[in-house]
Amino acid sequence: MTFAEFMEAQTRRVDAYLTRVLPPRDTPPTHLHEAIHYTVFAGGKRVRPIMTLIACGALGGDTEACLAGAAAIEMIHVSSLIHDDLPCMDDSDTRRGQPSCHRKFGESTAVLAGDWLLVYPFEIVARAAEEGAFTPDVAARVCATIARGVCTSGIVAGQVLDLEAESRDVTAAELRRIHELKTAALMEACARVGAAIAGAPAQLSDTAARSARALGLCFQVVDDILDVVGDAAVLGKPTGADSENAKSTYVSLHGLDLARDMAAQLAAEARDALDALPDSEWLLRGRQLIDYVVGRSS
Ligand code: GRG
Repeated sequence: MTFAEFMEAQTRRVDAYLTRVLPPRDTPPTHLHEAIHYTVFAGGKRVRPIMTLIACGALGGDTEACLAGAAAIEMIHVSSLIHDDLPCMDDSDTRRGQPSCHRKFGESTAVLAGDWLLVYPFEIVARAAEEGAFTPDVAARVCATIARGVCTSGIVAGQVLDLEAESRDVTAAELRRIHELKTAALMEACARVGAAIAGAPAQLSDTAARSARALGLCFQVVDDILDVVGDAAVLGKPTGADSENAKSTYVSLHGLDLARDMAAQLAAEARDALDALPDSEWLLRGRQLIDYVVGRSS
């Protein structure tokens, strides 16, 4: 199976699970559930849930039991995208090549769909434990790990720093910190959730988390590069937005060539961390995911 076929197959598994656990789109209030379905199934790459499954599989776990953790993280990610696009944040009209949630459903429904997608994941994880996918102890660890990827050491804190940074120049260290919080923290959570469901010891969870953190930063550097050299049609969003908004990025701070070197260096760090894990088919997929992230065009 090629890596593209692997990604398609895992996306189908994640999407089937999401379809099973989300209330149908015609559930009242329909406007809310239509907005949720619209954004969850808008064609995201599913990098985070697949990373969660890979971490679980590479650490010897049952990836079927891990689907709840993977789907939970994707819902949190989608929630952050909905809120990120709002007029009070990035004010984006499009996302994944389609009207953003608030442009399609109105601002208040978008806020509430984002709220819903931020909380429902915890019910999904608790319910999976009740159904025997993993123990209540593991469910508690998964919930705490996801919350950590969102709150003071995660996405929300990163977004606050990012918004504050809009009105001034930032240092390279500040920019790295913003991206560690905004992007890498949730990727670290993917690795730790996968490890928790696999029942892996702390040392192996830390190793997988180190790789995921480096990959998260690499993902963000590539995002900054694509905003300059990417194809808007492939990306599903306009390019050049960062420079138009005079936003500090890896490219504006370091230049395109150095940003490319940094992405390659971070990908190498992510790969090196994986050397400490036992060889397996899932670990190979992990290595291929790193190659995909650093080489991606969308
Ligand atoms: C509600 C959790 C929550 C947070 C509120 C708005 C906000 C605070 C944070 C924004 C965080 C954010 C949008 C970070 C950027 C992460 C990022 C690189 C997104 C793009 O990810 P892809 O390319 O998206 O994986 P797809 O579309 O493929 O799913």
